[in-house]
Amino acid sequence: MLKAVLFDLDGVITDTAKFHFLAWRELGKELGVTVDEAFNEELKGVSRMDSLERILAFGGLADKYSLAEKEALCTKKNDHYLELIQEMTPADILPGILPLLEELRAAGLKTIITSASKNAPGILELLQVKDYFDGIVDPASVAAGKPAPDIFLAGAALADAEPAECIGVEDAASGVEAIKAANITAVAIGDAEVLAQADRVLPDTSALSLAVLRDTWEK
Ligand code: B16
Ligand code: MG
Repeated sequence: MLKAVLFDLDGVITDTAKFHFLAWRELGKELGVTVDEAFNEELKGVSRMDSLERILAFGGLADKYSLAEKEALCTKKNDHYLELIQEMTPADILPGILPLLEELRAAGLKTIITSASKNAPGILELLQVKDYFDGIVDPASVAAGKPAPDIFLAGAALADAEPAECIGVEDAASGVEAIKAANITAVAIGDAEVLAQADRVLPDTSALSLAVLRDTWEK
């Protein structure tokens, strides 16, 4: 039986992906590294420090900074990101998400946030959707970030469900890889080529419904 839906946040519940992109692009400029939209795809779903490491490696700067300096760069990026997201309101919830959350609640399915973002609780508050979720996995509590399966396995455990009783919803290739590595059914939102590993790819969140999730899970 399908018991739980494990939701990525950025790019699924709301489009914070564009704010992450703007903040990394700005930091990249200061470091002399060009972060364009194509490269940004590789940062989606990836933790803050791992994203910085990828940017530095891309710019040939992998060994240039100490850990303390890298932490300061991450803080700088996050401060800018927090400034950008402050204006978010419930109007920024992506299409189809609220009706889906209502459907899931009515059907008695568990809903868990499995986001790599340490800002997830604050963003759910801004969007006023926190009460729709039964739990939020703390990304700092898992050993390895996406594409490792840890956060989705922790999400299933938090829902008191087996991986086979869950479905995961993601917008990032690293996230889909993590869901599949956890032996969980994956529904992806976005480009079918980038997200080819998913069990089903939908062009955007408005196509999400309990019926689509069940249909994908049953196949
Ligand atoms: P933070 P998700 C991920 O969230 C973002 O996709 C990724 O771009 C970001 O670097 C990561 O969260 C960490 O976010 O800096 O807010 O802790 O897609 O897993 O919901
Ligand atoms: Mg995402």
